[in-house]
Amino acid sequence: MCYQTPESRRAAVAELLRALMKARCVLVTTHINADGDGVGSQVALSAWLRGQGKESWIVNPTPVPESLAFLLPERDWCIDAGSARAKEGVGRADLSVVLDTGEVSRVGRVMDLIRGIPMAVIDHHPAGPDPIPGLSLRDPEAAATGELVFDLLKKAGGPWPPETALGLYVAILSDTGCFRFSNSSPSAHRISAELLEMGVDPEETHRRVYGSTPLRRLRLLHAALGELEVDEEGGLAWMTVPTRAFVDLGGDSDDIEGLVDYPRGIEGVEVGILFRETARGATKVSFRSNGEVDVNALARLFGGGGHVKASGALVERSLPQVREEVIRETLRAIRASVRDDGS
Ligand SMILES: [Mn+2]
Repeated sequence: MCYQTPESRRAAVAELLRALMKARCVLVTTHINADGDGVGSQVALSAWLRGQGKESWIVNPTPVPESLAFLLPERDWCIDAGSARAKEGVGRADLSVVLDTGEVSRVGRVMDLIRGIPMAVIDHHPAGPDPIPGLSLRDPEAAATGELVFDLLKKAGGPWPPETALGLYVAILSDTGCFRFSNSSPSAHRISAELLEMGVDPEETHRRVYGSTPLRRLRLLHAALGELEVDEEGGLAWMTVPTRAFVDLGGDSDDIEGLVDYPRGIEGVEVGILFRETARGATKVSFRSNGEVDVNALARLFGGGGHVKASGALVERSLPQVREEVIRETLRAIRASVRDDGS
């Protein structure tokens, strides 16, 4: 069976495609601390627009992570949001597309730049409290934002530049945890199969994204594992990134990616949490659920959000204080979910 865009998305796909075809200069952005889905989707879309003879630039609130920079054919496709080039680009743009988030707060300082331009959102997160206005192609059923961009460009027809196929493959690869998570749907696999047929090399791509771990990341993991704590009875495990080690090693937010999978992966654990103190004394919390507990709802309690099984929050209070409250609320949520099961 071939992949087909779900019926429920088709009207939004057609409407967004019309807007893209009319536009002459399109700015493409994604959320703070872009991941493989955000960057992959935006490079894919931007390359396709350029292939159509249009102007398109990537303007993000935070830099593209080093591990994903290979997706950009040229570094200068990406414009720093604070630069004079960004203002110029905004001056010419007649459409901006926000990928992999639909929330005003998640695009940070880019929101001020694009506020005057018609906007469109392509995203697979559940709707949050402060939605970005404008056109929207949204479906939480999609494995990745890359799946929705695939729907859009499939409707537009080929040929696709190689950067488009590669970007969409990395988008799906990242958000499915290399085809391990529950969103590794038949659709995600079918789309990936089509992308492989277009020439994406799976081994090379995986190596470029995941196969070049900086040594400092292992040292940071070593330090963080020393802070691992487990409440076996409660089904909860958490880890705190030691601030001293993070600073001394010159860690960045990329180095934190995936650390939360260690507490989450422990036998008997329902929810894993990672805590990190930011440079200005706020606390970043990442939640991962093994399925019984809705961690999107938990993150919302602390002003954050995300998916049912993966979410996060940035709390403007000190780490010990936030940690205590988060642990208390999470234990309560785990108990409530066990009760709902009648077990
Ligand atoms: Mn995503």
